Amino acid sequence: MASPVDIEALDLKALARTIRGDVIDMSHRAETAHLGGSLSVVDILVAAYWGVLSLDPKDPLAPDRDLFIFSKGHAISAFYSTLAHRGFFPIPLLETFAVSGGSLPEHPSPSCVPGLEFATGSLGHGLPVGLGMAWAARRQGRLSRVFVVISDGEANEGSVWEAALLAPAQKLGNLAVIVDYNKWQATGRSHEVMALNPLKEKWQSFGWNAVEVDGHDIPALVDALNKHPYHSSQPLAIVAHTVKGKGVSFMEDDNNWHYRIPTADEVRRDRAFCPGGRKFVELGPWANRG
Ligand SMILES: Cc1ncc(C[n+]2csc(CCOP(=O)(O)OP(=O)(O)O)c2C)c(N)n1
Repeated sequence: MASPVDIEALDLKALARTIRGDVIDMSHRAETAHLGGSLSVVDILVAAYWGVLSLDPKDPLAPDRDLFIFSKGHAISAFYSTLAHRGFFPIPLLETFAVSGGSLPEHPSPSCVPGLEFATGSLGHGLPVGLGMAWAARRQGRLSRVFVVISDGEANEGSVWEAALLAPAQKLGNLAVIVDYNKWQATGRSHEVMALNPLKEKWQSFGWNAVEVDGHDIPALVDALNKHPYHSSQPLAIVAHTVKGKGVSFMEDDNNWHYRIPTADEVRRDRAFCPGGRKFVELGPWANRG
């Protein structure tokens, strides 16, 4: 099974900027929402896909591969872009995001593209399903580790906490959850909707190896994910502190961007913050959008 790539040789920050650019383009072109939560999760995805996961884009169904579930499926543009840049499918396919009849739906279906393990979008299912995959891997003697990214709003779901109780009981050290803790959900501040804090201590008290990390510090994320003993009996919970809308000054920590779609002018303004980076291309509406 292919190991993570040599991250020393790559400019992962530049890669994250490229993915954020894709996310903004995709939202603008396809007129889709959920921009803020897509931008907050990018560095987590880059850390996992370039620094941690053992997988081979040319053999996406290898039995011993690591499994990754992107449970906050509404933020899928970031995940599609990650898979494309990691080599699972051609990057130009991103231009067909949310096109009627296309292979990149606004919420992903299983196997819609290589590398996508599970349909997500209905929040609260990724962790229980990931737990089942980790349990099956242990029982079958496979080396696969399972990584699940959830959002903080997703932690409102009871199913998350059922899985949180079960994983340590079954000694699933091969399971990791990463919480994209951007402190917002659709309608307000997460801690005002549900008493999430102290979040790390909650996972700890359920029996997880819980750590807090700056969710935009890619080397710190790689380090936290790589130093966990996956052969052990304790699952890993990473509380990744992030900023909703990260990377675009006028979107950062502004929850209007949960639903707002960027205008052409706003896409241009984003480009202004990336000198020498992405170019703005005038985009027409999709010809075959349903
Ligand atoms: C079970 C379920 N209920 C409601 C929704 C609708 N919904 C989409 S995103 C969202 C919340 C977004 O907040 P959060 O989960 O924290 O995501 P982020 O801020 O990271 O975008 C909700 C309630 C859903 N997708 N699934």
